[in-house]
Amino acid sequence: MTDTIFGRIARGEQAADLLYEDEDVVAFRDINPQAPIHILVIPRKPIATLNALEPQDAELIGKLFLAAARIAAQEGIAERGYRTVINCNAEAGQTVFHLHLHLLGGRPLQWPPG
Ligand code: DGP
Repeated sequence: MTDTIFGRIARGEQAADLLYEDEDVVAFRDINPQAPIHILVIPRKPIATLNALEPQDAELIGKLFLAAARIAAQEGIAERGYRTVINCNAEAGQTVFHLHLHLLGGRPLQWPPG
């Protein structure tokens, strides 16, 4: 896949408001927040979309959700509630083609989403 802004953030080549990082996962605040808390959790591995996931990525995807849950607790929204979203391709509104999990919270969220 081609390089993206998230690949550059994961490699430390592009600034971001980082909240968490380990050998597999990086989390940072979304530049265009849709809720008081809007954080992106990404794998360091450049996977373009959910469609490109392979069986060997199963543990990595689990790590994204584990990181999201830990960050939600750190941000104080674990008990109130929050939402995790992965947009896949055009009709879901994916704009950055490096897999990312949105963590949204800090206000009541509507359902179904638009
Ligand atoms: P999606 O629509 O699911 O592909 O979400 C992409 C999100 O990425 C969108 O909410 C805005 C955010 N974003 C785009 N460019 C940057 C950036 O350079 N830095 C940060 N922190 N967020 C970005």
